[in-house]
Amino acid sequence: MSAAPRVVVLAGGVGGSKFVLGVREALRRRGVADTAAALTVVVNTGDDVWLSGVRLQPDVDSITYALAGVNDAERGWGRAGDSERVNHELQEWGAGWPWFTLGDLDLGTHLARTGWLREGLTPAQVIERMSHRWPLGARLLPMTDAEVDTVVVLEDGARLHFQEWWTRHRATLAPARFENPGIETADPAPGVADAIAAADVVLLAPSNPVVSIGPILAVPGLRDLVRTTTAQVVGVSPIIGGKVVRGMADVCLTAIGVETSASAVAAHYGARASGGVLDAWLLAEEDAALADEVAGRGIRSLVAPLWMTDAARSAAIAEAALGAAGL
Ligand code: FO1
Repeated sequence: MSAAPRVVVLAGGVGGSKFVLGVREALRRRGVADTAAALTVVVNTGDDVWLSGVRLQPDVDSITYALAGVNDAERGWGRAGDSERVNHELQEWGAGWPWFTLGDLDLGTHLARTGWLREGLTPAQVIERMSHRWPLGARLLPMTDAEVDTVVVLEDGARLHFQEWWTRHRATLAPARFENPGIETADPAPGVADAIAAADVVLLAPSNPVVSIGPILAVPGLRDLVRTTTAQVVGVSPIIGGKVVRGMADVCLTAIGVETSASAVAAHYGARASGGVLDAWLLAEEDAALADEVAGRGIRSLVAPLWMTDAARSAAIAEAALGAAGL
């Protein structure tokens, strides 16, 4: 068997989790025994929030829970079979956000994390410590150790934490822009630069290009790491048949002036040859007609079934992405 490919995935929440599961499965099918040594996931932390005194890292937790097989797959966030007793108490106290549910098991995660942060561990060290509970088969790194929670700025100038805009208002308030205060002075978390530099392939998961992949690439230095790695950089379209698969990414794309199309998102990431990050782009079969347009932008385009409806399909997508990198 040839050496395991070193894979780095840039990922956000739900789309990221499903894709990362697929990559782990594809590596297993290739006979890679130690997938944790082969697969590094650089996770968006722009969704993070302080709530009722605890630190939430929704994308880190979604990916951790999914890799551990303890996630609530139907709801898309939190733990399977969770209860809400503490959340009920918090509501009675008028604490937290009435529109935001903290499950009891999930709260255990936030309490553990917050305790370790208070003891002086960095977010990356906390994630490393948390990775020992379950055999995840992947190494998770936050994009940065800095707190750079995404703020949504509305057209009237009002500013909302991303989670309030997303879960309370379901992205119905038109955003003027997204900001990550403090990101200008943030650094990639320890391990991120080395992983990208040593990678055989860097994959952009089919996550929200604006509020998931966007903050990752906005960490100073990170975009350049992706641009200059010797690895092939392959993105997977989060748009299928001109529509977002799940969530409200179309609202986010509109806010930054990008059309909700697989070709426009590829153009938004850009070809490495012209200052962007992509070598290749996986398009859904439904968008096959856009292949020439993407290729015309200097990005190799490949067409594949992109619905991640089960682990086997996610693995096939991951395999296609590895294949696109010549691996
Ligand atoms: N999403 C919701 O729509 N409603 C919730 O009450 C909610 C609670 C929640 C608690 C912990 C957590 O890690 C995630 C949670 N999410 C909830 C999901 C989250 O707000 C977003 O879907 C992601 O941040 C977007 O990737």
